[in-house]
Amino acid sequence: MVAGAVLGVGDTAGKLLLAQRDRPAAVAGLWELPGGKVEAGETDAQALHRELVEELGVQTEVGEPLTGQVILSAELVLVARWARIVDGEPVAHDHRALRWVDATELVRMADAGELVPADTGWVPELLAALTV
Ligand code: 523
Repeated sequence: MVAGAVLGVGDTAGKLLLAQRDRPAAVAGLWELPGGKVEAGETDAQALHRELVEELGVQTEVGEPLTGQVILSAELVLVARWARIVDGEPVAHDHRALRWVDATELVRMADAGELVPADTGWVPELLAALTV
């Protein structure tokens, strides 16, 4: 699994794109870094680019990985990479909603338990990128 830490540019500079899960019930309503499964023959970066086209309808430039990985299950490991939108406006094709959040709002959401558990370990690194 690969998730995208999509940082805004222009109007959304200083913000991070979060997506609200619609399923499964255990995490529906919680917010995540959008992404999905890496398919056979794909690199993490290629998979993230494809998933962000499918889920958000945007073209992105995928960058470096964030630090660390999360073991989701025996078969699934989650990593995250930085990304920037280079074409298109994000639309929630697979999610309940999308929102751009600044550092203050990200901290509030993390403290309130509004993020999917697997993504919370990246909050310090995300905050560092949002507050430079
Ligand atoms: N996570 C997660 N954080 C995160 C993502 C993108 C996914 O914790 N940022 C977890 C949630 C699910 C598992 O990864 O337990 C699969 O995510 P999903 O459903 O977004 O992956 P898909 O869409 O590739 O899976 P299929 O619906 O099976 O195609």
